[in-house]
Amino acid sequence: MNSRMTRRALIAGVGTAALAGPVLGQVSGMIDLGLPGGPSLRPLDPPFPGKGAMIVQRIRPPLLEAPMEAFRKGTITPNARMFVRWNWPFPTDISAAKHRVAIGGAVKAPVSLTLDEVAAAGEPVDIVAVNQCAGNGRGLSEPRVTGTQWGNGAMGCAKWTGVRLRDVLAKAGVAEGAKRVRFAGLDVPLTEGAPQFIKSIPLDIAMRDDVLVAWAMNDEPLPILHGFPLRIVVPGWFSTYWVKMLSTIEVLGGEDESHYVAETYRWPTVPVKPGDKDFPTVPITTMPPRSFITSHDDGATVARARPLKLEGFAFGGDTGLAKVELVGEGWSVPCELGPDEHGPYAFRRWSVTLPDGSGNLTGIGAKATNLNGLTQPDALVWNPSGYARGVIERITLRAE
Ligand SMILES: Nc1nc2c(c(=O)[nH]1)N[C@H]1C(S)=C(S)[C@@H](COP(=O)(O)O)O[C@H]1N2
Ligand SMILES: [Mo]
Repeated sequence: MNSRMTRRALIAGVGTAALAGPVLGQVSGMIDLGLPGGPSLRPLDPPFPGKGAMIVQRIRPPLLEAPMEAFRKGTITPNARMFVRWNWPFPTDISAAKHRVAIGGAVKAPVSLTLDEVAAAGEPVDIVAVNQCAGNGRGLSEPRVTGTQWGNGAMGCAKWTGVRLRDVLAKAGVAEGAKRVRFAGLDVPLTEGAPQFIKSIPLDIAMRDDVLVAWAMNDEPLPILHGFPLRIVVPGWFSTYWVKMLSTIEVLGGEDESHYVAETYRWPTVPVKPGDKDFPTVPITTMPPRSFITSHDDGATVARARPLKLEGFAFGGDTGLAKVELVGEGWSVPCELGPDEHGPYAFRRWSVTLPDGSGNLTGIGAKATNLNGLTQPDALVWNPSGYARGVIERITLRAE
């Protein structure tokens, strides 16, 4: 833990007793997520397998968030700091030798593939892409919305290795007139009658060059928490579609009426206010651009009499970044983008140096614009599930 995290209200020892148990033996402290609408403290740093200090939103099934400190340097999020999200409990004793991926539905010939057969379905592909929950930052919504009260740490950027989904689909042959491709994993609902977590994408997306059935994350086999042995990767799309522990691929001849596509993970197509009902919705799909200041925490003090260097990172969402600006109340200055290390779907660093004597910097934020011309809005686009947060994230710095 570094000093910055300590400044960000890391309160060692608070509330650990209530969490002591077989899973959470060694909680080292609490972290304040700064959530406006409610309890904001979360335990930090439990011994989840393969994980470093993570914010525990829920233990079973796990919801783990990365503290913003994990994003201070670089453009790749180590596996130990990648957030974790499961809707339902999942097996932890998976046999790679016995695992099969069944491909059926609107196909020419259903097949059941071993891991070796999946891996041999096409050439291996590497892609660096941001994995972000559609509800990332939801806990910062005002007024408050329901769902996991994430801060902004339900995201990370990793290198994914696998084969193209279209090459895997070719093993069964997609039938004429197919519309969507649906995925299921090995996790099963906790409560009887509850819907399984299955998700589908349109066929044209499934056929893309960069949509993968992946087995590695940052050059390691997928950790159990991230979907061993195989997961879907849809670069540029929210990771609700990146189904983990992939066991079934079903080609659909029509629309998907299943719960997690037809009823949830949808957002309004028109502006809505709290309390509005019966507005039209569509599934959330692509990510908007986002950017964060990582060199300074909100409320930090800076020296008045010398130039001030600010740093952070940004990503374009479903395309690359065009620019990042630092914005304040009525002013903006261009930031310098770091090298494009990993392509359009990855984190990219930026920096800017403000001149001497900038004084107090109230409500400053980094504002990203992507290559489609989509830019971060000044005000939150409120929606009842807090999906697709993209508002400029602001901090205040005091000059001394
Ligand atoms: N099998 C399965 N895959 C899943 C989920 C799930 O509950 N079960 N959750 C999805 C959601 S909502 C998110 S945000 C991402 C999280 O991926 P991660 O845990 O690897 O960060 O996994 C997706 N894939
Ligand atoms: Mo998610």
